This record gives sequence, structure tokens and C-alpha cells, in this order.
Amino acid sequence: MLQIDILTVLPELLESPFSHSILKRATQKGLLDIRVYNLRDYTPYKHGQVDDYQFGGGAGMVMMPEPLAIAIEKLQEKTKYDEIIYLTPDGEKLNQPVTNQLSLKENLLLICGHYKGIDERIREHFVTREISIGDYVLSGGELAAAVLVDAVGRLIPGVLNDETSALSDSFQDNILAPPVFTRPADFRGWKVPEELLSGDPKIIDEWRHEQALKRTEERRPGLTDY
Ligand code: 6GU
Repeated sequence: MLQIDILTVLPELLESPFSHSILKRATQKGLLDIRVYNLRDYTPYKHGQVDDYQFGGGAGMVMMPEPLAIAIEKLQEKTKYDEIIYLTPDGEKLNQPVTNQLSLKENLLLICGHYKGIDERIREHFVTREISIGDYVLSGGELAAAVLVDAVGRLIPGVLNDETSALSDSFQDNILAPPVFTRPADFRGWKVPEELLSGDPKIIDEWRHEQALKRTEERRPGLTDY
């Protein structure tokens, strides 16, 4: 059972992504428990204020330390977190080894930043891990949190119907997945490779492995480097 708590100023943004398909089933099976908390419910400031101008000047607001500290400490009374993760473009890049690691934890707290980010002191004193989902800037951490929860949630043992299917994902062995085909075998004269129609498991496995290697070499030659 993996519990993922998410702290955000935009809880509405996180209502839908976990209510469908695989993550919905994971939740219904009791394998995944996602709880979204509104940071504004914890602020001691008036009108739900959670951000302020940055010291030293400059454009953009910064999320104040106090609402975050109060919220985190309140949540810590109920839950002992394995990791407190801040989603930020300057964090460690999310990849399959990281998602594998996180899927084995029991309690995660995700903090979604907005504006210019969160006060550095929260990063120093509460956050245990900082993760980015890629080299581009999003307007907030919520969509990054949704990506992380999806990538991690589907790896929890028992979530996928065919338990081995995550093993053949792209990246799982630092190799991309081979091409896939379904009916019809001949679509507008575009034919499915004969190896896949051979019915011989050895021929099929060899073809898939060759294609996976070829695809990896062509598209992601450095994939084995991480
Ligand atoms: Cl985690 N947050 C934001 N705001 N932008 C991002 C990101 C995270 N990862 C990539 N870009």
C-alpha cells in the first residue's frame, strides 16, 4: 500500500488525473491512497495568502515558509513520510529507476510549487528530495506531481492486470519497447512483420529484442548511461 499526500494551492487540478483507468483501479483495490491537501487551509495569514514578494526584489512571488511548515508539520502528526518531495525544474530528473524506487515506499508527501517557487528554507529543512519531470518550465508543480503519481502508481505490485507487463515497458531495462501491431494483419497493404505471425515464440522474442535494440540505438543511443 502506497499513500501519496499532495500539498497544493490548486487541488482542483488534481481531482481528475487519478480518477480513471489504472490509477482508479489501484485506488479501488486499496493499493494506492492519494490525498490532496489545500495549502491555503493551513496559512496563518489573512485571505488565504500563501505567497509574497521576494527579498532582494525582482519579478515573481515566492511561496512563504510558514503556511508550508504548518501544513507539513500537521500532516507529519498523522503520517511518517519516507520522502518529502518538492517538484521543481531544478530537481533531479525523473526517470524509470527513480519511479521504481518510489513505488516501493509507503508514504510520500509531494509539494507543488507555484510562482517563483518556495522559500529556500523549506527546501533546506523539510524537503528530502527534489524532482523535475524534464527540462522545460511548467506554471506549477501539479502536472509534474500527476506525472510522478501515474508513473509510480502503475508500478505498485498488483496494480497492473498482467503483473509482468511493466517489465516489458520502454526503459525498464534501459531499452525502448519494440513496435507493436494488432489486427488486421494487412491494413491497406501495410503488413505486420511475418515474424510476429510465425507462431514461433523463439522467432518472435528474437525479432522483438532485435527491434528494441535497433530502436534504442537509433533514438536514444545514450539511454544506458543513467
Ligand atoms: Cl517538477 N515543476 C515545474 N514548475 N516545472 C517543471 C517541473 C516541475 N519539471 C519540469 N518542469
